[in-house]
Amino acid sequence: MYTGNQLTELAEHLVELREEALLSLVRRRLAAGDDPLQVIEECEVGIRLVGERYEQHQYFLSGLIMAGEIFRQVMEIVKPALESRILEQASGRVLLGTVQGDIHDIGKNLVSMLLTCYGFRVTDLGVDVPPAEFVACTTETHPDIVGLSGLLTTSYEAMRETVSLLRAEAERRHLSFPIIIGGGLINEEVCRYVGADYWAADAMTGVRLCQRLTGGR
Ligand code: B1M
Repeated sequence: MYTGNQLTELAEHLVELREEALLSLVRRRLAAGDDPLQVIEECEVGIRLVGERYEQHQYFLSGLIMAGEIFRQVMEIVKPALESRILEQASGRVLLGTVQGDIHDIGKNLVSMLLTCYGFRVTDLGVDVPPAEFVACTTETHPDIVGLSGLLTTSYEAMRETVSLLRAEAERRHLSFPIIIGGGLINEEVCRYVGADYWAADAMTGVRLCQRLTGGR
């Protein structure tokens, strides 16, 4: 449940699925020099409320689809502003993907975009990624960190299986990479259940965590 007192205009446009009004406000806010991260955060509040409306049967699946499409456009608009503000030197390699059975990718893409801005080399496997594909990719890319994204409660089993296969592979090949999980409903309990090392509630927490784990390289 959203517990904030008052919705910002951006969040309200998104929750009401007012595409044109939202996109033009995003452009105006950025042109006025507003922090792109703040703009994204406000939109995140809006899209989570769309999820609540869907859960309460006020929106159909089409509402979720439309909100996803609007958020994708917001990210396209915000990306250049983010890049121009915070492009940093290379710091580490992150292997990222949404686990098998789950096609949600907005949060993952946001994490990928921010990690790239902060200098990480990201290999993004996309969505609905089978555990074996994550494992195979560790051999090719030698990541410093693996990030698994998943938004459905049913994704926890896929996360658990992926973590378990990754651990077995790491042991077999004497590798070491921490595993971070993220996604709207993830918490400490889920983290323990799936056997991951860390969890991140939002993209910036994920970036800071990756910086800490790679020693700010
Ligand atoms: Co879906 N959906 N959806 N959906 N959807 C949720 C997740 C849901 C909570 C909505 C609800 O009912 N309240 C619900 C899940 C309920 C549950 O499992 N308990 C749900 C459902 C049920 C479904 C379907 C089953 C609906 C159906 O078909 N009947 C279906 C499932 C499809 C599938 O995956 N197999 C489905 C489909 C979709 C769309 C495709 C229509 C669309 C996604 C479009 C897309 O991603 N391209 C969609 C959307 C938009 C949502 C909601 C409304 C918004 C998700 C989102 O983009 N959030 C969502 C409601 C919600 O999340 N409360 C919902 C914004 C995004 C920026 O946040 O993804 O949390 P988030 O990412 C954050 C952090 O979590 C963190 O950083 C990100 C940025 O700050 N993070 C990481 C994420 N990954 C990380 C990895 C890291 C670190 C941090 O590694 C280093």
